[in-house]
Amino acid sequence: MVRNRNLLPLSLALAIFALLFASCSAGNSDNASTTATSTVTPPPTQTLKLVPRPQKILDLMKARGEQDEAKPILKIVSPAKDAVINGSTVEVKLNLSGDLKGYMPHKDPATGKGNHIHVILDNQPYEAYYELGQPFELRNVVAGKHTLRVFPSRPWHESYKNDGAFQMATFTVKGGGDASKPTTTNNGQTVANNNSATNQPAPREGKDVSASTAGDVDPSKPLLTYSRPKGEYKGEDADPIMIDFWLNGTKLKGDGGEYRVRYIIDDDDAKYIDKWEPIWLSGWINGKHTVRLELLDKDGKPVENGGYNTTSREITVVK
Ligand SMILES: [Cu+2]
Repeated sequence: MVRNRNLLPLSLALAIFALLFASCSAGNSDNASTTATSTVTPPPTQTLKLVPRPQKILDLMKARGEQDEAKPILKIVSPAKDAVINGSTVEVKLNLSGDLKGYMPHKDPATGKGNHIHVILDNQPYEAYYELGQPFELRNVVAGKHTLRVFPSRPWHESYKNDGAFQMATFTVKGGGDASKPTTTNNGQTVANNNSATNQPAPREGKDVSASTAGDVDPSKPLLTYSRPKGEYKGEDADPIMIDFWLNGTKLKGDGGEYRVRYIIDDDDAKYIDKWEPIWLSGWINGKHTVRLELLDKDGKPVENGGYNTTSREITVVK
């Protein structure tokens, strides 16, 4: 009896304490209940780390000689500025000049790699264009106004960033393609040209594009063009992965300007790029990831320009 009497206040105090603690922790965190009941192993978390330019790319640069110091000038010959195109196939013709130092787009049949042009319709992912001798066909382009952006790229998809390398044009398609037609990924190797019944010499490079229309882009305003990453990354290509973009009409903080590029991977905290150059991130885990790039002004606010200055892309990592 005596012992019980002594223990009673203690157990009461413990009970009250437990009650208080439970209500506190429940109020503290939204996922307190899931934490308490979950017994499964949490999914692996991804911690990305900024790493220097990979050695394998440094080796490629060395092997290319002077090419990396080239100052390619790219001009859109077709579609002509503000052209009106009848039908759903748009032929893109480009003229490459400038101080090329041996730079020439071409796909090496052995490796499937080589210098190429990034061709961007509206704000879709870029398409790679290798052989400038014949036009690149954008197929199934829907009716309406469109924007085309092009710039030269290296075999590892890093863009040339000199003046004149980037070109943009707007054009309008009348008639146009079927918006409900699914995008195909056969990158022009086997698709027949349905515009012509006569004999075509060889299948052209091209792409059945997704339905999209131009943003209301003002070429005189700052413009961020998302380039990489894109698509699927396998094996050693998945570590590290490069982020690369084109920038018009502004300078970043680290280059003497006031703007910043913000990037957000999946649900991670925002990070910033303050110099206009590619970055490489290491530590990707298998699966789908979203990469979001945004141009911010000096007050940290997104810069509006036709909706193109904020772009989110999904990529897939398969190690
Ligand atoms: Cu590329």
